[in-house]
Amino acid sequence: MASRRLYALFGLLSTIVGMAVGHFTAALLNPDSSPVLAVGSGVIDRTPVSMKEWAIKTFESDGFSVGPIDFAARNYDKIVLIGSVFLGVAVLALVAGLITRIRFLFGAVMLVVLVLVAGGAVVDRPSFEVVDLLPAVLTALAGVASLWWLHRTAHGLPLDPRAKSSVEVAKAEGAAASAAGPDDEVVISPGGGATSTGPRPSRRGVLIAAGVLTAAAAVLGGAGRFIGNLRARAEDIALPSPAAGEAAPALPTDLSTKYAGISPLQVPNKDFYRVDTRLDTPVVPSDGWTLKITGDVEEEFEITFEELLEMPMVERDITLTCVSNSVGGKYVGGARWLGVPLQQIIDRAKPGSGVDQMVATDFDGMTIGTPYDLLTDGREALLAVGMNGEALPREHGFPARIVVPGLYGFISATKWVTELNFTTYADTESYWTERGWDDVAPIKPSARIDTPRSLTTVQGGAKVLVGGVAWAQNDGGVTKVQVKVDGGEWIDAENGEEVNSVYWRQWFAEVEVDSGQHTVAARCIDANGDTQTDVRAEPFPGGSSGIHSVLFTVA
Ligand SMILES: Nc1nc2c(c(=O)[nH]1)N[C@H]1C(S)=C(S)[C@@H](COP(=O)(O)O)O[C@H]1N2
Ligand SMILES: [Mo]
Repeated sequence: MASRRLYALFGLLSTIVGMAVGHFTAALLNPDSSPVLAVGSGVIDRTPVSMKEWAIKTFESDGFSVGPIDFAARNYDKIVLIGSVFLGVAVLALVAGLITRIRFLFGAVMLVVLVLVAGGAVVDRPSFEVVDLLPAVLTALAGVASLWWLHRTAHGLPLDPRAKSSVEVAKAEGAAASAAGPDDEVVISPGGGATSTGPRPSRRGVLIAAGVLTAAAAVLGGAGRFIGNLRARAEDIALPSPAAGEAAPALPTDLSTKYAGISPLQVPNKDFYRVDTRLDTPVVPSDGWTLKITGDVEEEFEITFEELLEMPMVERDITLTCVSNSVGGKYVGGARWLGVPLQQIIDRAKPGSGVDQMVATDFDGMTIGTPYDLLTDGREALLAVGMNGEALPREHGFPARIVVPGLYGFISATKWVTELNFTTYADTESYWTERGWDDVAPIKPSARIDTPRSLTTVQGGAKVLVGGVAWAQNDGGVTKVQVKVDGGEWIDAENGEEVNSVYWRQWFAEVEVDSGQHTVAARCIDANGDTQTDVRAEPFPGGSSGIHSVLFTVA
């Protein structure tokens, strides 16, 4: 029994060594070529929309603790995904190890097949180059070599197959004639010695081999991480100042400083929601970065990061919103963006009259299509380089990204952008629209209740503070927010001062309620005088709608 377990562990250990070698090489060459990440990304790209929605909803967390460890409020769907990939690989690796007990070759072939699948996922990445296969090749080599080493030592065989094994030698001498078990069994019991004279040296050998391999995997894994972190360090970019008259005005009073629980008027970069298809934090150096303007345009051109920084910049407060945001969800946030008005670039390119879509491509070939008429209807789209006074964080698109007021991020807010192609919907599809999401998706007006939090108990007494944010980027902004407690009337809440029509607006109301359970709902009214719809819609395919309501208890 112990022996079988041992072989399974050989498979696992060899696979871990292989993955560490692959991940380390990828860290040196191109983090994207890591077989593990490639498998994860392949899974993301192939996951049906309904399952993605489910995962986003299910693994969205307000933060939780496991024993002494606190987990921040964020979405854990990708961690769960990577964990599942690891778990699946671990199971297959254990099986491969077990199989080597019958025949080494079969188990080794299984490991190689496993790596081939990962290699396939690497080839499938849009930015694939042949060198990207190197990590996968090394993963296979290191995995099989480790397995071979463990296998040989467990058999008491020398690494050179032409030499005689210690078992054979022992047998030839007749010393092992009475040894227990078949000669391919090495019985290692915890604390006990080996049960036969023949395999005795191989027990030590196995422990040494396993120790060396574990240490190698740990060192390579650690080194890979270290290199990854080094590469991911923020670049020290001196941001230009906005052109004269183009600085954003000072923000009004932030209600969250007075009414705890309401979202801050401007979300700090480190807390800003992040939604993308990536498992890693892309490292796109500004040195060598260019933006290509292509397609049906009078002039195709390319701008470097230096040239971009020299263009006249504007500073704008804009609230980004994700189409995957469910009613009351977290995928929305306000920030101050510094960038070049996209219109300047469009004016220089002079797209042809047939153009109805701008397809932006990121450094890895991921595409996002924006309706050309909405892009140019007067809303101020930016090619942004700064976020809240800093260079764009890598998570949010360094060196440059698109920000378009009023359009959900999946049809507008391309991060790590490297190309803008002026084309038509008839000619070109983009990542999400290939998956059935809408081509045209303006952000729907919505009010969100930040406090009280759902299913919490609040202190009663005087009054209960209800508050949050609301947005109506396509409808002139939010003029009013109303709240309704239990079955009562809609009553007006107090607004924070408006920043601008494409920015969210804070609001609060102090309501009188008895102790016990209550529901509070909120809705907004936009500048056209329209009241937010109560018709429920799921995020797919064009954004959620409906009224956010929260159940809470008053002590
Ligand atoms: N390159 C790239 N850009 C992207 C995405 C992506 O997956 N890849 N996701 C988009 C989506 S769906 C949204 S909502 C916004 C989110 O921007 P943020 O992560 O800075 O909040 O980025 C958009 N830009
Ligand atoms: Mo999104």
